[in-house]
Amino acid sequence: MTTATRPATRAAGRTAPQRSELPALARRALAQRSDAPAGDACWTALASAARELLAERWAATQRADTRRGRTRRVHYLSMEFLMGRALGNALQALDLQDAAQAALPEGAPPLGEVLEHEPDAALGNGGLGRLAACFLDSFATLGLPSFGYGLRYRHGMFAQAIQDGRQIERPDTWLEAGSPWELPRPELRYTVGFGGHVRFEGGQHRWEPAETVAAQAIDFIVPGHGTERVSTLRQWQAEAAQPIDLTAFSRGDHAQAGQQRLAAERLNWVLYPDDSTPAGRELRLRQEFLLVSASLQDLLARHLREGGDIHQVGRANVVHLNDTHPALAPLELMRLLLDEHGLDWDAAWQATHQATSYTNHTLMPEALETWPLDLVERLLPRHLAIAYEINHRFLDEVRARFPGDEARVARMSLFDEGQSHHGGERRLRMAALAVVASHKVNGVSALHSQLMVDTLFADYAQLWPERFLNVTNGVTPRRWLVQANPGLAGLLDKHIGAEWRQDLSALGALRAKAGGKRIGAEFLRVKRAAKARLAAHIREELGLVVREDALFDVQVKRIHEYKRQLLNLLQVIARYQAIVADPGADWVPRVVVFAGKAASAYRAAKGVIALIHDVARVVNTDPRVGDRLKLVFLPNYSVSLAELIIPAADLSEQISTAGTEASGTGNMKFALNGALTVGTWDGADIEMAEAMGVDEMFVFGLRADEAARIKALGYDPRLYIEGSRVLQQVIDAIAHGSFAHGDPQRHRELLQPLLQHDPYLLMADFDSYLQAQARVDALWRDPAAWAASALRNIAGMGGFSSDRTIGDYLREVWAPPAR
Ligand code: 26V
Repeated sequence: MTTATRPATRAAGRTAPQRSELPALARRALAQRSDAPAGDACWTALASAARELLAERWAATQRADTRRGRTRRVHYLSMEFLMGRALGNALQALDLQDAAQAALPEGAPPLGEVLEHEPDAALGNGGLGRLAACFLDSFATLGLPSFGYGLRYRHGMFAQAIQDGRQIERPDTWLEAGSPWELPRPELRYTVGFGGHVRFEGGQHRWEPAETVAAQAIDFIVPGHGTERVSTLRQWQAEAAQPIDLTAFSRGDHAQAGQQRLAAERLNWVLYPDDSTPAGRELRLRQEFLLVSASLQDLLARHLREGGDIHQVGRANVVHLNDTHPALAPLELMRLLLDEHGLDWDAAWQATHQATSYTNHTLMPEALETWPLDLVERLLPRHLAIAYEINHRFLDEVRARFPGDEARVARMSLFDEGQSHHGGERRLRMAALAVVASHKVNGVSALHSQLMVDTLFADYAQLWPERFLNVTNGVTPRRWLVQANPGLAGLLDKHIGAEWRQDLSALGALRAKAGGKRIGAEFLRVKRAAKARLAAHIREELGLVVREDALFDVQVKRIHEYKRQLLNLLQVIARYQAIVADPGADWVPRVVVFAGKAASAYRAAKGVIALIHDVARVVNTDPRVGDRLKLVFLPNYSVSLAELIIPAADLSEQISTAGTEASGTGNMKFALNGALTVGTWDGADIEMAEAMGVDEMFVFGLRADEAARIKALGYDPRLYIEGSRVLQQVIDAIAHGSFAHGDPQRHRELLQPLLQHDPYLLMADFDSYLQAQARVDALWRDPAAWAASALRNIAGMGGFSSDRTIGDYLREVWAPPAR
């Protein structure tokens, strides 16, 4: 019988890493240079040494997994993996940090600086992509037979520059100098088709694509920690099946001769940098199909190579959909099983359904993917026919269960008949497809999963209640605690022992010690050192000097209306006005830090960035304010910048309108690093508060049900403005151009919607937010009490490791199907 997927640590197991190897390798590389070793040369030497060691471990892992017996293999399909830098993580995994430091020759910069020479691998937008990267870390560390599957984008997330207070997007060029973490796999190459026709012959359908590209595998290695296992992110790169059309070339038609190559290169050209509105563009659909088709062909080839029975492919393998972006997978798997492997419909569907599971990451209606049928038909004619057949059978099931309810049938159909918002166009609904094809569908926090079955998927949940569940997100403590905050990690070792490094739930032991005088003082010292590092970065980056003993109040994440950076900014303005009105009062000094990227076409988000800069110019130069308040926007938020910012935060802002933030994962990273949270009752904040004790969090604002009710009853933001003198003054100041630098029209576009509709209820939550911030100030005045609460926050975070999350998936989503 197939057993539940479980760590296979024996063959490439937990043995001590070979500590002596890296210095020799690195020295050799460094010795080849005659000039003084600059940071980038040191980086290259260390990276190639680490690569060599990891490549050996990777090969051993592959061999071990081939002999994994009947354990299911997990295939995690995602259009995004936001990996960040790898060398620091690799040295930690190899336990070679000290050796690496020692290997650096005289005159070389310190290891910390050397590591900064690595460009981030930013093949993701935000939360969804970073979650996938944390999962890979857990796959490797838990020893799970698995593959991450993604695309090798030449240009990842754009780099953000700020010019005159406005965001400028610059192309990301992470691959320019190549990547030492990649292992090209020339023997792994599959043909992916687009367009063309379907022929029916001898009882078999056969798709004859008009165009084909070759999908080339390039493996990105992912080291495990406390184990020799190394996991694989298999990235696909499209290449021309025929690199040059020589006939066209000889007749002098060079454009035509290079046509195929350009078409293939376009597929890997760039990551879609929008995480809010579906990119209803042909190139995106082609990218999604490239990922899906190459990954499934690879899966099937491996299954058969290892002697698997094609009928058992769904028992032996998991195909997990990270949101709907890879939701063509069930259609492609059906096509391969029906047309290429000759299974009948029922057998193919059983295997597909057994293999497939799906995670939903957002309820925002504007982010739900649908594709126009004429586009799907043109690019993927066979897949559309399969979707029709799936739908036909599925709707029969719906009709049998709910006779006569044609309204319900229309709501549940895979096809949007298009009377609605898309100008009458008929469309394929990817979320519906993912739900129908999957045996399990999960949300990413308790509240989100509940709202998912109450709203977005209510009809499906009535039909199949057992299909839906929650798996709360988590983050890897290797990167987000051990690597980002070694000072805090050392403090934890000293006071509760090192067990938490293997099993994060051991952090619970900190709770009983949190009130201690010594540990509190040590914690504040560690925090202060991290703040000094961030302050230095702020000085270098912006030329702004901030007080290191101020309260560092931080909101870093994608800029979105629902995340309400604007609410935070309104509160900053209120504080500014209050300071100016009474500069002599005993103010808690604050440094308010923002960072985050706006999608390039998202006007409201860009307006927020502009307003932050406009307000900062006024506040930071007002002599009446001095160092009581500084407002900082750090450009180009990224994984590596997060590793600098998060350990330095005293206060974490998690202030989305309740019911909108599916989970959040930044919230977890902050709390794990001893920041207190000011937050709404939303996403995973709720579970965090319950784990650490609700009184340990500064909770404010409407709850999700209250927010829904207020909106249903007809919400009028002006009533709240009229009811709050402070809010009125803040709005007036913006409206009257106090931050407009001589251009009174400047903030109209941002303000008007707030006064008229305010869909994210900023006005309704403002007073409550201000009160929560007053409670923050009050606790800050008592450093010992603050430190004790911060330590209790950390103590409560044991459940938010991505190891726990992956354990949940293994038990509840990826367990083998019953006979
Ligand atoms: C949508 C699109 C639309 C087309 C262009 C590319 C693109 C990329 C991403 C998305 C969906 C983004 C959804 C997302 O990131 N959700 C976040 O997922 C996190 C991990 O579960 C969760 O913590 C956040 O609360 C949630 O916003």
